[in-house]
Amino acid sequence: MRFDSPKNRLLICRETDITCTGGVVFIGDGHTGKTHTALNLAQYKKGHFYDTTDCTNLSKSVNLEFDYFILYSNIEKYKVTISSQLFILPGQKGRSEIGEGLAFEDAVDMYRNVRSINDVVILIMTYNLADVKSFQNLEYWLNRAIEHELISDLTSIILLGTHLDHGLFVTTNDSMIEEGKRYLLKSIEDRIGIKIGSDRIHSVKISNTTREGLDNLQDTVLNSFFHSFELIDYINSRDQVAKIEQKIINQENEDSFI
Ligand SMILES: Nc1nc2c(ncn2[C@@H]2O[C@H](COP(=O)(O)OP(=O)(O)O)[C@@H](O)[C@H]2O)c(=O)[nH]1
Ligand SMILES: [Mg+2]
Repeated sequence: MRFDSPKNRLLICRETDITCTGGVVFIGDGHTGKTHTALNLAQYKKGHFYDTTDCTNLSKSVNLEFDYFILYSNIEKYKVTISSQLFILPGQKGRSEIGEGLAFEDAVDMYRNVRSINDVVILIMTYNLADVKSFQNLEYWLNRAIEHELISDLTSIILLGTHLDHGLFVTTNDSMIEEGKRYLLKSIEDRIGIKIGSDRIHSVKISNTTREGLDNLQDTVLNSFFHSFELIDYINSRDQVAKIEQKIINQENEDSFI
């Protein structure tokens, strides 16, 4: 494992406590539920969900929004804390007129200046399951993500379909999603030479109103961090080093008795 890699800069391990952090970026058309999903994830830290029914008129995002959330897990004897920094980019394409806040290109410039973390651990490409156009537009958002270097060797991708509660109006079907995934993987490899394995691309469907799928989204975020940081390998190599060190100490003790 390289010790100057982003993984090592974003991970701190003290005895059996592992803490890692990283950027989670939401990208996609306006009105697809990016802000509400991020609020739901962020509220999760306080043990309940954001109630979208109370706030259906949340104004259009005209800024770079950010929040954070923390997840805990255990791997063997290790306690793992994942602290993710959420960034939500506006879905309004291009640049905005003076006095109209920030559109995507303005906010992504700002992101470059304010981000404390260079590496996007998870890119959440958001669409509305009941609006096929917003799914097709992910091609546009993929191009922007590539152009603005939001995808690196570390990045996992989540294709996030919202509005699952729209039942019969859910028109984006599973074969379209699978096809979309293949297209994303191929485009990323062809254009920037980054090979994203099938364990680093996921499709999740949620409803921000009924909360269906939010547990799955949380698990997927957690697993994506595990994969991006290769935590199992990291723990195994730490345990191996500890065993070798112990062996050396034992050997030294035996030698000193002779
Ligand atoms: N029915 C339903 N409405 C949603 C869902 N997610 C978001 N909304 C609504 O869709 C609108 C746009 O959501 P918002 O989070 O602001 O989208 P953004 O522009 O992508 O950030 C709001 O009125 C939300 O209440 C969902 O899963 N189901
Ligand atoms: Mg928004």
